[in-house]
Amino acid sequence: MNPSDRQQSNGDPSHGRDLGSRPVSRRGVLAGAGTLAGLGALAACGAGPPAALASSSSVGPNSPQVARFAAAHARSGAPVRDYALTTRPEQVDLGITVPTWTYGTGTVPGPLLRGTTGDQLRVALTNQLPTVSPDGAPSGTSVHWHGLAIRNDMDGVPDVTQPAIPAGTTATYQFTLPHPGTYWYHSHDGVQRDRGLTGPLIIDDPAEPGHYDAEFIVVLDDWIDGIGGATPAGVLADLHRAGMRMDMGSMGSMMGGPTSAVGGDGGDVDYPYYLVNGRIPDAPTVFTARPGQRARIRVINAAADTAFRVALGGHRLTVTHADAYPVTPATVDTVLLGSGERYDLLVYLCDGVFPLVAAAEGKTGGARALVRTSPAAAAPPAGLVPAELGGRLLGYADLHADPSVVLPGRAPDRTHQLVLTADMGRYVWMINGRTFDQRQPLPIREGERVRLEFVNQTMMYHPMHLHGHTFALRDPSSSGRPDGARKDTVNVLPRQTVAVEFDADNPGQWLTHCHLAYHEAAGMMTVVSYQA
Ligand SMILES: [Cu+2]
Repeated sequence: MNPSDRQQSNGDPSHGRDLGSRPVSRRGVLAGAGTLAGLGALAACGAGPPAALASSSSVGPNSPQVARFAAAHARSGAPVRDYALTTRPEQVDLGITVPTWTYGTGTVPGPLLRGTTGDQLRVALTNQLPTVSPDGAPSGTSVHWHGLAIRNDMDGVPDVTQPAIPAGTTATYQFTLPHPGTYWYHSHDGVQRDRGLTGPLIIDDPAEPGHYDAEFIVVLDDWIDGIGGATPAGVLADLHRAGMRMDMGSMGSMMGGPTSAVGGDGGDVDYPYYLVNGRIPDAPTVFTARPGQRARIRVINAAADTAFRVALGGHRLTVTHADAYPVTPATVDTVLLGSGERYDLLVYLCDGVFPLVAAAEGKTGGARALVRTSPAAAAPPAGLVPAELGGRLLGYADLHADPSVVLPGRAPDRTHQLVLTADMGRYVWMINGRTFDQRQPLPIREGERVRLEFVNQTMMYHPMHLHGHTFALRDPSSSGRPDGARKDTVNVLPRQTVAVEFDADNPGQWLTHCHLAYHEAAGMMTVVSYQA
């Protein structure tokens, strides 16, 4: 890789407003205050958090604690990586041409954003979406930087860390790039990310050992927007109207029938297309390298509703990073990624043309790209299913944090259970019996070791994501394997409990939620809330 190839300085942020100087909406502040009053009442009758919290206050995105975090992580003289993104309706060529909403480059996914740990990333976001979206709501937008431990006021969650950016305006995000690795960005407004509002974000390691010759960035997606007039807002409305389908997948699972690695139900939406780097299987992206080269394949699942099982025909995969953080290398045939998950794979390339396949887990169909190391070789047929897809599948038990990133053993100061449930009739998804608009934030304090236990009482898996932190996977049956992988998104299978732990070192208000876009929009989100 030649760093000078990277796209830079394409932005003009001078006219933008600085998000950091904007007050959070009154609505957001009031939501916090109401929550605290509720906590006080609960504590008084013995059912709530420790009484000490009842008199404390939330650490908001504009608090001095957040400014202190930002100052502590800034490096003086650090280069500024400038980008401009413009959300707007565009026609995009996926191999078929569809109308969608993009970040302004006429492509899906959006442009690659890239810098080195310690650099400042500055992104001017101009919202040129139609003033009113198809569901009748104002087309505000925001950008969330998935997996990045950055200052809370730049996290991009409407009404939690910032007001939505109204159509016709520009706002600027700026923050220090944290831990190196494979990340991505996407709209965090409603179900906008099931359009084209996603993109890859790579943070390079200033001490990168560079044990690879080629790099392939692989963005996986499921696609329905613009097909036969479909929109994500319309899909969500249909789901609410129909209620949760009791399809043969979940029935089969309950009756011991065919299941997938995510349980019997692979998702709520049947997508007409699955994409690698914005291309349908008949018009695939082609990655080129030379035989014998080592390729670092950065796989990002940017799908709204689909888990993908990924394999490269004729090759084994050595997993080197999970959700940006290094793991002890594990060699398998295939990996499964829930929405939001990333794996970095090291592959020694053979001579020929090979299908890089992402099968939609628990669904029908999939995406593919080609890896070509021989100019003359004939491409494999579009429907070819590599044997590796049925081979040894990576599991979380295979993942051990690299010693450099092990979360040291420590007894948790605080444990929160997040019980995941559904209202089958209304297509409503909840955490602790509440939808997001009814949420009771989960209080924590800076400096604590926090344990979250995701208790899935539904018949469907949920890829649970925490903003602003990279937790460690812990075995639920004990105090925890000491070297569980560091991740920010974890698949919690039907009827399963998964425990994770993190150090509360990034003050603010942080969303935690199911990363299936339609579960998220139907309520399965809450806030981990730092208290002063
Ligand atoms: Cu979910």
